[in-house]
Amino acid sequence: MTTAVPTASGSGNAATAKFRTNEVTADTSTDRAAAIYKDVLGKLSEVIYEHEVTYDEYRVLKQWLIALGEGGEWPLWLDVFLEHFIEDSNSRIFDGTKGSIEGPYYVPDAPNLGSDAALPMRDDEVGTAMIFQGQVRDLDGSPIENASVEIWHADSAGYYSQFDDGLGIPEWNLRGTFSTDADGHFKIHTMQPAPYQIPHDGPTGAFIRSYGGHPWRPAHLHLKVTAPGKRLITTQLYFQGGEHVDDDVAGAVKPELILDPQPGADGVNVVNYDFVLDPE
Ligand code: MBD
Ligand code: FE
Repeated sequence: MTTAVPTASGSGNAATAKFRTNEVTADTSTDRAAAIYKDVLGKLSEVIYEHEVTYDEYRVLKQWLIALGEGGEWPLWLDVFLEHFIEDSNSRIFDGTKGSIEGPYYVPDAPNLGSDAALPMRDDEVGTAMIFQGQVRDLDGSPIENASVEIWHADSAGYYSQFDDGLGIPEWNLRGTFSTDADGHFKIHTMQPAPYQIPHDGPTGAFIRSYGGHPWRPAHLHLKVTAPGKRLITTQLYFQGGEHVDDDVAGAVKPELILDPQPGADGVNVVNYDFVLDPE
């Protein structure tokens, strides 16, 4: 195993490059754009007057924004500091399992592993083995066969495969797509993740230090769960009593999204979590 930690520029530039492979659009009307623009600038100007933001501070901001872009850290900074508000404001009307932010390190099309399998991992993968299992249901409580459960998470050092600064972590390490069985069940064998520091050796880290903050997120699993005719949910699951569950730098913990694994046979932790999908 490596003792290196992810660098902001390595993982940031990889996240920026991945993001740019998709052309994204939104059907925002000119009227809506005008309303949002006016409110954003209006609220920013209030902050400027309220705090009498100085010219030195303005120039530091400009310098920092340039460095943030050059380091490829826009996906990192945006997903840590803004995505939670976007996710939360868009999901308030739904009744199924709560969502949470996607973050910068999702990769589509992870290999399909069936309903009961181990995630790809190295022979010397560090951590406590964990079985994460559950059922996918609709709002009426009917099990959904062939629902798709995509999962991805960091290794014990905080690396996500494909965002590893060229360390050579296998392409799909700790990533996989599961399909529920006839009773809607899935069973994922992996390693319980550890608390995670976002890469903080670049401008995002400087930002955090500037206000006396910390770069930690609680240990988490990332998931996307869906089925034909159902709303895709992107979410994260956390661990009861874990460090930083109450002070996630990304503000993305919700009380409904906390797991409490119990020690099972052979030193393997076991935890159950069921997903409920809204209709599309
Ligand atoms: C992560 O692993 C993550 O989940 C978020 C939201 C931001 C940075 C790294
Ligand atoms: Fe993450």
